[in-house]
Amino acid sequence: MTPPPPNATAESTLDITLTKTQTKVKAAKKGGSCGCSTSGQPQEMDDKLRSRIENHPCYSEEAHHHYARMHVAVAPACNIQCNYCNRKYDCANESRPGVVSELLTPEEAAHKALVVAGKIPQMSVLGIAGPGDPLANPEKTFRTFELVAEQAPDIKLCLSTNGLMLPDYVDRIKALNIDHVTITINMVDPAVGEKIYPWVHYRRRRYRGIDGVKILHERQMEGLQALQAADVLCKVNSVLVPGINDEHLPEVNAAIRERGAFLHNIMPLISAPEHGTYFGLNGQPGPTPKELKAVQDSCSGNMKLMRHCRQCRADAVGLLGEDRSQEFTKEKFMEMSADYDLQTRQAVHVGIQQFKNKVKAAKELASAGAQTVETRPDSPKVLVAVASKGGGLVNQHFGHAKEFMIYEVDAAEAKFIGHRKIADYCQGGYGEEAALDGILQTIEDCQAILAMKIGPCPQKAIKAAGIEVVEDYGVIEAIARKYYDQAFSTQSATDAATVIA
Ligand code: CLF
Ligand code: SF4
Repeated sequence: MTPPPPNATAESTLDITLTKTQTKVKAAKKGGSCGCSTSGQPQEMDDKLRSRIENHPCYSEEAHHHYARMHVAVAPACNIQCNYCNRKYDCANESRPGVVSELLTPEEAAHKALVVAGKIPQMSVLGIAGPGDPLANPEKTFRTFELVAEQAPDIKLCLSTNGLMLPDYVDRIKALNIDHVTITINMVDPAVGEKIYPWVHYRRRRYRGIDGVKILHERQMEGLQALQAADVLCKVNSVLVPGINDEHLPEVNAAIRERGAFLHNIMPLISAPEHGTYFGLNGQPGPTPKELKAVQDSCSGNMKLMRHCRQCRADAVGLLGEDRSQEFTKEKFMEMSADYDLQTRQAVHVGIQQFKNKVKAAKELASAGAQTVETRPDSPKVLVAVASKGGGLVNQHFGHAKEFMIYEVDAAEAKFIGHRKIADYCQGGYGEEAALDGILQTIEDCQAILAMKIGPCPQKAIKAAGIEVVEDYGVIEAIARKYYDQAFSTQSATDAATVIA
């Protein structure tokens, strides 16, 4: 029997009712829908490239609804200092500051990977992203990858680095079939970098100030080009530090695009005094969601942009945004058997692919329906907040949401633009007024909330705040489009795709 896909309860009951718009889909189909990132798709993606990213939750926005990743924390040392990092915690290049992961040996890490691969078969990627820099710990990092590749050949291997030692290891990366590498590049101008990196430790010497930054910059560019030459997919992370590199990031974007980066992930600086970082202690603020979006927008259109990053822990396990690391602490996973089974995993992945096809069909119907609706000439772009627990569906009660997915909707499309964390409204079964105020502030620029259910009390407050309430269940883009067409069409409701449970 084919095991169910993730979120089996919701997804296995999903049915897609095809309406009369179905016939219009064929005409409206444009082809080349790659399922990758949400913005900036200047080039068509070929099938080979698509197959390299389609089950990687970071490299494909669509995949992050369905596939999980796990990190193993095997790399404690680091060779540079970033002003947003306190080395008591995980590497802040890919992690939320203030998080400490349990350090593992390569053997423990491989065992953990096999345990998780058995328990969470939709886990498709093993990443090493800390707690220090993986390439400042090359033996531990590569030994872990070797052990996993030998025993679990279907798991994609992924590596995240500050790039300082990358040129030395591209051959080894290629030989081990590590197909996805992230470099954190915050600047291409050392004068900007000087405000971010106080020192760099390179070939047994510590370089302070601009001398160190120049080395880091040169090595990052060299590493990026070497990855391109070796045909390894490279994502670049950039930490947006307002007042320091916000205006500079379009330049970074152009430089990495020129050198073959596949995806650009502009992440917000998270800085608080309690994290004990230089920026945190000196009052350097992070960007607001609006500031982050403005910089992301200024870079989109040039290359694919990642907007669904969740700044994971170095021992993260689960879907992005879902933290199952506590189910797999060292104490627990060392007692568990490694019940990795390739056939079971493959069957689960076939189920996920079938479900993704259904979602894709529903999106195409919605998009075709949109083309039949005449919207007012002044139809604006609006933001909507979506309560979702995965699968690409509106499938969560408002009261259970810990975050909203934000979509930008206009007459042409519904486009994912980011996540916003919120306080849990239902605490112990009771709605919290204070939490509701915070939630409304977080989404004050949104036109509507799309959720499976919203209780009468919060509904009243939401509507009083000028935000519309849409209760529905189904594919996010289809519901967002339906809402938009109803709100802004010159006629009444569209007959676009209907998705029912
Ligand atoms: Fe991990 Fe990074 Fe690989 Fe993804 S995370 S090593 S590319 S498998 Fe992903 Fe997490 Fe963002 Fe990183 S959401 S922090 S981008
Ligand atoms: Fe910290 Fe990572 Fe920067 Fe090293 S590379 S200083 S671990 S944020």
